[in-house]
Amino acid sequence: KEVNVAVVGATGAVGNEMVKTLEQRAFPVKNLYPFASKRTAGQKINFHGEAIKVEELTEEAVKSKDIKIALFSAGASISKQFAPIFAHHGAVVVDNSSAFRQEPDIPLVVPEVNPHAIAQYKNRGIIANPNCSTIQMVVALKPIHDVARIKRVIVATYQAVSGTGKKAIDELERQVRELFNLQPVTCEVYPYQIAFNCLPHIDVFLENGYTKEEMKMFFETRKIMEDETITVSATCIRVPVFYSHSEAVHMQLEKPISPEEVKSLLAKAPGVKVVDDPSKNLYPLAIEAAGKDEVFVGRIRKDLAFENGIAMWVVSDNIRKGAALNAVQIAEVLLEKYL
Ligand code: 11C
Repeated sequence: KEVNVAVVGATGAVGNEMVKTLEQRAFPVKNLYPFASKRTAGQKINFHGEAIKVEELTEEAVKSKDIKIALFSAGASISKQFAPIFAHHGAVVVDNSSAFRQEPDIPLVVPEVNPHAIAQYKNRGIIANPNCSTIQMVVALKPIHDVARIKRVIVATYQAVSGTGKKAIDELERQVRELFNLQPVTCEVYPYQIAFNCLPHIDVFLENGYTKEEMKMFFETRKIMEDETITVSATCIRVPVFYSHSEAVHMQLEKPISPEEVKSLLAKAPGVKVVDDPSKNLYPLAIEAAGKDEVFVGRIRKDLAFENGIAMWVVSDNIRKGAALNAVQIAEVLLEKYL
């Protein structure tokens, strides 16, 4: 069954990838309706060899189109304003922003982890897509949690600039050029130079000293894994990498489990690829994960600081599995099972 699909924020880094992913996975799209702000409306995007004009997002434009699925990646304020409008006109919204993730009646879904939660789309016609750094972590944690129960997680992230969007991709490239040309470095997106630097600052700082990005990893992990007893302490770092977030994940489990068992569990897990052979210098790398669908896991070992501890290194393309692909996978389940 073919359905009309809208992509809101179609000219952004994630929106663009959503369109590409719909095409690559042969999602049954009857008509594609790309929307964006006034600033970029009028641009054309390619879909299955056709150049489609991006429309300005207005309620009027949404009303008439019989849209069944709307993939949103245009920021939280646009989502808050327009997701209910799309839902009112009969669409199910898969929203990539942080607008609805913590609302109890809105499901927060990673299809490899909690696909059953998609059924709750009926509550408000909205499904939330988690934050990229959370998605890749829970895909790797869930198979371990099912066998040995995770009690706590300590994670340090190394996040690519594409998580901030196109402007930040341009900023890293521009700063590298400026430095190599011995010119002064200009900072427009980040408060400090990102080229050849690491910034311990993603999203805004909160009263407890963590950033909002770090607290997303705490709350979203609990909601997706459906276990309010797991604690997560995250330190999120922006690094001068274009695509793919990397994460050093350390966990304490209720039951003992060997690194070999973890390896064999993850080797069978959906959406995971184990790359772990230190004798051959094989471990996941951001530049190799870029453009791929899987969550790559390596450096699996016993954590020496915890009783029943496991440590590992988790890498995935933040724009694909971390955003666009996860949203399209949700839409696939939605269409196949519920619409
Ligand atoms: C980053 N994780 O890498 C962010 C991007 O809550 O959806 C996604 C922010 C979010 O900057």
